[in-house]
Amino acid sequence: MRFMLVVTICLLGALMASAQETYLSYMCDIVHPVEACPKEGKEDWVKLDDQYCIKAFFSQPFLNFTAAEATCVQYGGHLVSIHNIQQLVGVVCTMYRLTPDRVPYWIGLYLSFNYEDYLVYDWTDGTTADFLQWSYGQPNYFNNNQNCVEANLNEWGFWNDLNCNYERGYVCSVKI
Ligand SMILES: [Ca+2]
Repeated sequence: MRFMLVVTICLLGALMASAQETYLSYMCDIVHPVEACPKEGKEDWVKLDDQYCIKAFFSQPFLNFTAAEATCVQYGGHLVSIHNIQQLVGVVCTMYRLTPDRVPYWIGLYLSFNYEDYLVYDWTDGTTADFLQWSYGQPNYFNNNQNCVEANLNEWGFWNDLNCNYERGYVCSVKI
């Protein structure tokens, strides 16, 4: 009985994961197809919207949050900021095309102030945190030492606060 329960839960999980992959594949192919970045020197980046081009990085060396942001600054931008569902889908599709298996990436969100019961998140590009997509149970401020934010915890596109020293892939954005 217990074995059957485990098998059923595993099957359900696989089906849900498969359904999500199918949905994502559809979204990324049909709704958010690749559009090359029109900015000179950024032809291998993709257009996120009329304002930004982005590029996902997932290869050695993986970087901690500070180093990832510094790398994005070297490209003339910042870690990506996300302000609406369209941008979120664009960012997720860019990650998905690079790594069809779901893996974590740094995005530019970080905890800038931590007063008691008053937490302020900001984006490294200086924009306001006006859209949030936390994964269930996050942010959990584990050990009061999770001041940076990664994407793709448990599901594509859902966010987790994490210790900034973890090394991750990352997504940069530049203004067009
Ligand atoms: Ca967390």
